[in-house]
Amino acid sequence: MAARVEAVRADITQETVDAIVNAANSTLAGGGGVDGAIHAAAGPRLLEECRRVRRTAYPGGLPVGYAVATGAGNLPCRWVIHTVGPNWHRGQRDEADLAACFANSLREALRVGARSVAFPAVSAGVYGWEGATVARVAVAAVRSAPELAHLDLVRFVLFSDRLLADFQAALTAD
Ligand code: AR6
Repeated sequence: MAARVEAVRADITQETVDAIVNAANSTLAGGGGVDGAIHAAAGPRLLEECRRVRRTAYPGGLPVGYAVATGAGNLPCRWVIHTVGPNWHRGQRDEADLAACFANSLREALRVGARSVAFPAVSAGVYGWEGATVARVAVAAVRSAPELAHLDLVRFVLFSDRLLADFQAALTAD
């Protein structure tokens, strides 16, 4: 049976799902927003793992739309999947890049053995995409992902009532 797909208003760092997704930047060196919150809650082991990923798999940085898993340090989940959303302010306005963040994160989740995954609204903060667009693209990408059949739960974890409403609307559309 395909995974349940839902949206809640919560702090993603408190999620007890198998894997949470981080809206990172290509350096994987931490930052503000949800990235800063995840690193703060996970502790220094997460940054060490990110540095190792940079040294080994992605010396040039994680490209936009890619996703890579690490351990989760002190977080209650088992893995953090780092993805890099497109930055609207830099002219990165192709919805396919945003969709790839969600699709590739689910692929990475399945690869490490996760069965439940929580996503933030990737690119809807510092990177400047409209919440409603992110919601529409994210829901479509998740629903069409072949991995969905092998997962139990995909949860969108939103930080505001406005974004929660955007995701609930996208989940109930068509
Ligand atoms: N739980 C859930 N959602 C959160 C949390 C949280 N604890 N904290 C913030 N959000 P952003 P982006 C929401 O800016 O737009 C960073 O500096 C937030 O309200 O975190 O992809 C990175 O290092 C917003 O709705 O990510 C990059 O440089 C959503 O998460 C850059 O920002 C995403 O906002 C990435 O920008």
